[in-house]
Parts: sequence; structure tokens; C-alpha cells
Amino acid sequence: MVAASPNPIRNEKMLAVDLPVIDLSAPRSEVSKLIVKACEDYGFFKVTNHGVGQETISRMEEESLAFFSKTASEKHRAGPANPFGYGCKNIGFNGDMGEVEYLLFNTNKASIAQRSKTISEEPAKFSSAVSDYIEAVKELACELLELIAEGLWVPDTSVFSRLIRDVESDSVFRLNHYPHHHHHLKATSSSPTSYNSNRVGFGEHTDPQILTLLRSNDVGGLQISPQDGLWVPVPSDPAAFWINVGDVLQAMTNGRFVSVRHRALTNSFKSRMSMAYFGGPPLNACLRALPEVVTPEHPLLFKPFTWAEFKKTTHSLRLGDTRLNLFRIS
Ligand code: GA4
Repeated sequence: MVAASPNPIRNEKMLAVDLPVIDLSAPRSEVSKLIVKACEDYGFFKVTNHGVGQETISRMEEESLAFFSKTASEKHRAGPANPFGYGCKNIGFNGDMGEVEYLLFNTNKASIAQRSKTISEEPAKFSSAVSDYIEAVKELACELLELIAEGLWVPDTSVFSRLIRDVESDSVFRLNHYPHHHHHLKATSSSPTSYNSNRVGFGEHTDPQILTLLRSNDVGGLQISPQDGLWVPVPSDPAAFWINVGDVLQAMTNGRFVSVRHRALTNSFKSRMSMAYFGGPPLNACLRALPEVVTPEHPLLFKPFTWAEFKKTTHSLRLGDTRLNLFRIS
């Protein structure tokens, strides 16, 4: 008998669902409707024909792989990750852990250049790969947010995107590496699941910001939870971006959109690498539901808050906590 390893996913329901895929080369009015529908149904969708250059993506992927291939002591020179830099296993500020190592960046060019010196022997090359990637995904994020505003019939179509375009925007960029955890087969092993069980790489949570743009290599592991206890695997697609609604967008749409709960599991045989851009508002931005989405049938759900106030909750709560509840009007 092989001892059962603690497997947190054992008693959960897994469900294969066709998640929304949106082709951004389709007519604009169609695209905006489909995006709004996807944000309402799942808070999650995939975009294809997104316009982010293949070269920009490959350069970032290569730099990321080169960094994570270094020795542990070399990598720790870029740490710890509070609030930015290299982190291994420890997530956030309140004892959350996962089978992941990562680099966290503030999206400001000068701080990327500075941090790159601790990450790469060719800091200028590393720093330009990161800056170019961020510039491209930021443009895509703004485009998506403008499509969302159009789909919601909000007259001011830059109401979301200007928060991210603002020079003070508190956006974050993250590179993740989920090492594989291959176990050697034991001749006496009976159950194949005993060596093919996944571990939690990054535990379930919602993203606090406005919108997240996530891209990974061809290794799966991401899952979303559209309902409590139900998990939907997200197929990997290195050519596409998966888009997450964040807590701020949920509050600004008065709950019409939901920030999707998601997590990443490790793969037994292949290492997963992902890169995520989290588009966030300036610290002093006051975030409140748009007047268009507050009606007698849909009264205001959350008290207005500044991004600085909201960020404070991410320092006091655990990864999986529902931070928006602190602002809920009961
Ligand atoms: C989730 C989204 C981003 O990865 C992140 C994460 C941050 C961190 O890793 O430091 C947080 C997590 C994320 C939400 C709650 C807090 C903060 C870890 C954690 C326990 C960079 C972010 O902005 O929020």
C-alpha cells in the first residue's frame, strides 16, 4: 500500500466546462457584448487575436525560464518578495504557502530597471523584456476595459481604463514557476493516483485589482471555481490570454461582474510557468459603483473605498478570504 498523501482536491467536484473564448478580431459591438456576458457568467474568459506580439511574449518567457533555472541561492538574491522581488513558497503576508516560486514587480520602469540588477547578469536585457511585455499587456487591458464600458452602455468609455493608464496606477506584474513534482514509480504501487496527485501551487483566491491578464506555457494547472466546491480546469493555451475580473471591477459594476475564484495546481511531470499582469488603480483613487449599474432593483452593494484602503485588507486577511465583504452594505 502507498500511504495516501494529503490531497486537498479529493472531495471536490470537477466539471469540464467550455469557457468563453473571445476573438478580438470580430466586430467591436459583438466583442463588447460577449465580454460583458463572460464577465457576468464567469468573471473569466480567454482572448485570441489579442495583438500582443509573439516576440514580446517569447522574450519574456525566455527571461523567466532563465531566472527560474538558476540555483536557489542565486534566486534568493532577488528576494524577499515583500512587497516586490523573489518569493519561494511563501505567499503574501499572513502565512499562506504554496508549491510556487515567483517574481513580483511594480510596473514602474525605473523600479523594474533597479530590480533587474538582482535578477539577471544582463539587467538591461531583462528589464527591457519586462517593460515591453508590461507595455503591451497594459494596452490590451485598457482595450478590454473600454470594450467592457461600451458593452455596459456606460457613456464615459474610459471610466475603467484611465485608472490603469494613470501614471500613478498601482499595477503589478508577476512571473510564476510551479515546479513539477515527479515521483519515481514504485514496483508495489497500486493506485496510479498515488503518484499523479496534484498539489496546490497557488491557493484559491480572487485577484484584488481591476483586471488580470494571464498567460502560461503549455502546461495546465489553473482552475476556476464558478460555485463553492466546484472546480473547472482551464486548458493551457500559450498563444492566448486568460482574463480575470478583479475585486475592484466587481465593486464598480455593483456585483454585476464577479471576481472569479481561482487557483493553480502543480503538474506531476511538467513545470508550469505563468505571467500575470494585474491592472490596478492609483492608491488615492476612490472606487465606487458606476451610477448606471445602481438601480432600485440593484441597490448599492459596497461602500465606496480608495485603493489604498482596499489594499490594506490584502495585508490583514488570508489569501482565500473574501476581501470585498469588509465593504459590503448589509
Ligand atoms: C493575488 C493577485 C496577485 O498575485 C497579488 C497577490 C498578493 C501576493 O502574492 O503578494 C496577495 C494576493 C494577490 C491576494 C491577497 C494577499 C495579497 C497574497 C495575499 C495573501 C500580487 C495581489 O495583488 O493580490
